[in-house]
Formats: sequence, structure tokens, C-alpha cells
Amino acid sequence: MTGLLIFLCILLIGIVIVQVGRLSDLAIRIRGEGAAQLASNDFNARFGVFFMVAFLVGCVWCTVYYKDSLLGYGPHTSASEHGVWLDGSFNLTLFFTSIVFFLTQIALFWFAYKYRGRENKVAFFQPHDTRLEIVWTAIPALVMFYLVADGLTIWNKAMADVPVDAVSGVDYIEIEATGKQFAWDIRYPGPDGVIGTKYFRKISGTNPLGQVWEDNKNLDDQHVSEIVLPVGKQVRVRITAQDVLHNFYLPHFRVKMDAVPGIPTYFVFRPTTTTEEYRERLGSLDRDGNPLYPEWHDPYDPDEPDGPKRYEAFNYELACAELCGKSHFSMRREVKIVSEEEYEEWLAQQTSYYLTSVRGTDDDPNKDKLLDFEIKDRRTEFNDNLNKALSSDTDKIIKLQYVNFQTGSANLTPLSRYELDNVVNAMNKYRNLTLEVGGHTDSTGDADKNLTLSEARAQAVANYLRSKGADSDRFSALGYGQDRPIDTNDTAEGRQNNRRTELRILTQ
Ligand SMILES: [Cu+2]
Repeated sequence: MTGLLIFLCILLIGIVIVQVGRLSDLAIRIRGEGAAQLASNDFNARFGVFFMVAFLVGCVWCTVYYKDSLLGYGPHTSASEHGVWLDGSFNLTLFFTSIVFFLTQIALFWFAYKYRGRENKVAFFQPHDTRLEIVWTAIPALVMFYLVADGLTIWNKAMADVPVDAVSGVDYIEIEATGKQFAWDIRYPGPDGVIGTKYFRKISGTNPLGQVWEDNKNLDDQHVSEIVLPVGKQVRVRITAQDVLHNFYLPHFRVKMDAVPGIPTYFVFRPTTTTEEYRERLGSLDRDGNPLYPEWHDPYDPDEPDGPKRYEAFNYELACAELCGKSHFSMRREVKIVSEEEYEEWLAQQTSYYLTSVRGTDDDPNKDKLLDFEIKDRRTEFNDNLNKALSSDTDKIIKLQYVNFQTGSANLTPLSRYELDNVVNAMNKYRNLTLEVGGHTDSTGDADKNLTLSEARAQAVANYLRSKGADSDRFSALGYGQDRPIDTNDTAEGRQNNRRTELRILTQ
């Protein structure tokens, strides 16, 4: 129905225009064609000049009116180092093109007025003017040359990669952004400062980025939900995509780079304004205490007039600047620029993706071995317990936390060897140390069988120690079965605590 109405309206307007045209044709014929044409020329020329003035004033007014909403002006001066250079270059170009814009618009309408068709006026033909040719060729050429040279210098400076020798010294932070429909996966390098390698065939439900777990540099890499960066520090973003073209866009930092599947790109920038400073800038007041940018003092949520104001709730954002599909908009991510201390604090809370989601699962190629830092941690823990037992007069027992057996058998699990190696080391260090290896079970099942199992397990530990060169005279193996629980046998956790291997220091 609406469609039909619109169609009828358009038809009607068309008919009106045709009729008005006919009417003016008729009027010209009645009044005499020549006079009417001259009057029309005069009107059009004057109206043209009026239009020009209104148009140019409108251009200036609208620029001034919306200035504070534009990147680079008002509160939106760049929050990054290179952004200031780019904005400067942009302003310089705007300056020269504005001059050309105003001159050509004025000339266009002024000429239309000055040389309008008049009675007894003959057209003026100017076939050639060398001086004019030189002026309007040379001046734009010089200006263009200057703009291009200046632009190239700034471009090369802004797009420069981090110096190669800094890779070992690492005075910058490297993070990785992977675009996919419809999210950004952000990866931080972890304590080693280096991002691990990826291979697309490794991508799976449990390995969204296709990290190669055999590469140790991957083991501490962190997947984070927001981008947090310290102010003043150089940041290199590795940019890549998993499906279609995306674009890594940080408008407030003038950072923008395509994320291309198969071709890694990068962007290096240095944030200079913290989120808090930018908020202050948006909320700043003039000398009389009135908001400098009133629109930023509106409530952030219109339904909550007393809630935070827009400037208080402001956050930098990462957007995708490529129309990559129907949920393209949902690729927005918040970006926080904070002080060095706040950054360190935030970073300490981030966990390694490998350790939290992959370690010990079937996808973990290191399942049957401990990682260097785990060996170190467990060694420290064992030595602490040993020292405690050595210096105590009453509690001479050390529980071997990481010695485990396959269910129902006396076969040591592969990872038990690390703890037992610590025991061998301790015996080598303390030459007078003699020990009793005690096996314990929970109360599940038959007591006699448990006793036999605990003896076999204690013996298995003793065999291992012996195989590593520990002197048989300095330790004995004993099974206690289920007789000495240290926890309740009513819960799974308690039973787990009761199934254990202990060392008792006999002499030291
Ligand atoms: Cu996208």
C-alpha cells in the first residue's frame, strides 16, 4: 500500500514538473523569447553567486560545528606517538586543498556570473596564455611535490618495524591479533616475551590458534580477553586472519592494518595517553567550569540519568574495519592503556593457555614428561619438605606427593621418576641419611590384599632408588596397608590422601 502511494506521489510530481515546463514555454512565447532568456540568465547568475556564498559559509560552519567529533581535533588528538605525525600531515594536506577548494569554487560561480549571457555581449575567446599555464601547472606541482615528500617521510617513520637487534634485548611488547568471523583472538607472549610458532593444520577445538606445543615458546603464551598495554612502551602487533579479510583498527591511535589470511602483517605503535587521561580530556571543563565538550557529559546509559557520564565510561576500542560478514560489528574489543605498574599487575593475572587448557590432556605432546619449570618447582618443594623433616625432632616423615602408581598395581607412573630422582639426590647429598620407604593404601577392598599391594609399591620405589645407584643398606621398604590413614576414607579426596608413599628418616 505504502509502495503504491509513493509511486502515485512520484507520478504526480512528474506530471506537475512537465506541466510547469509547458507553462514557462508558453510564457516565453507570449513575452518574446529573447527578453525572457536574458532575464533567466540574470536570475541564474545571481542565484549562483548567492548559492556559492551559502555553500561556502555552510562548509565552514559545519566544519567548525563538528570539529570536536572528528579524529585529530578537539579532545580527539591522537593517543599514540605516530598518530600525531599522521594528523599533522593530514592537516597540512587539508590546508592546501582547502585553498584550492575555495579558489576554484569562487572562480566557478564568479565566472558564471561575470560572463553570463547579456545583450550585445560577445564571447571572449582566449586560445592560449603561457603565463597562466605556467602558474597553474607549476604551483600545484610544487605543492604536490612537497606534500608527497613530507607524506612519504612520515609514512616511512610511522610504518617502520622494530629494530632487528631489539629482538634479543626486547624493549617492546609483541602481541598477536588473529581476526576470524567474528572475533579477535589476542595472544600475549608470556614471561619469555616471545610469541610461539603456529601451524594452521594444528588448529582444533582445543587449539584455536594452531599453536605448535612442541615449541617451548608457546607454553607460556596467554590468550587474553581484553587488550591492556602500558603507556609509553612500543608495541608491535602481529596481525593475521583465519578466514576472510579483516582489519585491525584502533582509531584513537591511528592504527589500521589489514588482517590477511596467510600473509602476516604488523603494526608498531607507542600509546602516549592512558585511558584515564583520555577520559579526563573528554570531560574537561573550561575556565568558567562548564564542560568543554558537553555531549560527553550526557549519561552513558540514557535509561540511567544518574549513572556514569559518557566520558567516565569511555574506553578505547579495537574494531574490524573490513566488512567481513553479517556479525562484523561484534568484533569490537576494549583496549586499555594503563601505567607500567597496572600493566604488570594485570599481566600477572593472565594464565598460560597451554598450562590451563592443554597440559595433561590427550593433545599435550609433553604428557609423559615434566617441563623444566615444573621439575624445578617440585624439586624446591621436595627439598623444603626434606629440610623441615631434617630439622624437626618429632616429624621425620616426608610424603612423596608426586609418586603414583597405576590403579591396583605396583607400576610407577612415568612422572613419578622426577620425585624419586630428588630422593636419590638427597641421599647423595646427606651421606648419613637412612630412610624407610612406607607404602599405604586406602580402606577400599580387602585389608590383606591392600597390605600386599602396599608392600609391592614400597618395593617398587626401593627398586627404582637402587637402580639409580642408591645404597641398599641405607633404606628399607615396608608396606602398612590401610592401617595408618592420615585422612578419612569416606570421601574420594580423603582416600586419595591415604593412598601414599612416605619416607621416614631413620638416621641423619
Ligand atoms: Cu572482521
